[in-house]
Amino acid sequence: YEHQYLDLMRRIWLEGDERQDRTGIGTRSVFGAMLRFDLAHSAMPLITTKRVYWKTATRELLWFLTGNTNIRPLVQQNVKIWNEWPHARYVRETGDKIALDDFVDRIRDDEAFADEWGDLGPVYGKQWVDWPTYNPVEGGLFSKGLGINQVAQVVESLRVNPGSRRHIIEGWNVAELPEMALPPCHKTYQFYVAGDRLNCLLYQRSCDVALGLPFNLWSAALLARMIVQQTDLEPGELVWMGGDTHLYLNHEHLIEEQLSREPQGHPKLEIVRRPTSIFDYSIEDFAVHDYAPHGPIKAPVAV
Ligand code: THF
Repeated sequence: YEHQYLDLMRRIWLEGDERQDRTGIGTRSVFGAMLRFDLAHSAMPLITTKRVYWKTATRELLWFLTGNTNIRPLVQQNVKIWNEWPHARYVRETGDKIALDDFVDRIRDDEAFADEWGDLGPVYGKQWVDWPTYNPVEGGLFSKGLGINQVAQVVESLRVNPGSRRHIIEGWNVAELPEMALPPCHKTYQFYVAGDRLNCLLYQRSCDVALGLPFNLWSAALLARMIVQQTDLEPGELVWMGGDTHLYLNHEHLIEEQLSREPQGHPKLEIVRRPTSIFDYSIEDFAVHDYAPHGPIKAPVAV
């Protein structure tokens, strides 16, 4: 299964359109890509040709499900993957050229500072579990209504109406995009029940294949497995679709090294407990078996 990932990486590197991007680093890119993974028998699309920090990706997914959009809970668990964006905003808006590590220490140690500078705006977590609604008020004004918990609604709709074509979790809230530190990349999840199997399709508008995609595949499969457990279904297929699917030019060393490696083994995910709701999972509930990857390959993230 992992050869699909490596083949995509090779194709982009050899044939992708070389272009300037928002971050100024430059990418090679293809438009429109698809990967399919069978999740039956607890199989997971966990990349083995480099070490993927699946616990970090899991903590990120659990943080999405809390609805929190501040990096502080991640920082407190030593998860660093969202630190660059609040840091960049702080430097831009205050002119204080504080080092990233010092900024992150302050987010961890100073709650008021974290409240002011650690928030990413209404990103994934907010839209997933508290999509805002508005009630019209006299005079053409609006008041805030109750937020919509899309995740709870999908779990419920899968239970009561599995054949529905509307099992969707959407991150792309057009009205709120300007307030987000980054518009959602993995923006749409759709679920589909065939027999007793739950299939998941993820559409991602923009994909950093070297750094982000291993995390995104793991997280989507994990979310599907959690929903499988909560709905008493069996794991089906994960279908991943990418829009602008790219490799950053400064990831060359990672790409060359990873393409020289062979996948090894078939990692499996065991969920060791059955929480009472999709919102009650914790990191200790997950155990990965048969994961003996090649070594990690470090590369900088484009901000
Ligand atoms: N922006 C860019 N340019 N790439 C992305 O992958 C990305 N994301 C999220 C939002 N914006 C993005 C952030 N997710 C890593 C992994 C996921 C990220 C950001 C960074 C990363 O650096 N991974 C390293 C180190 C992991 C660690 O230290 O724990 C790795 O080797 O995997 C994708 O959704």
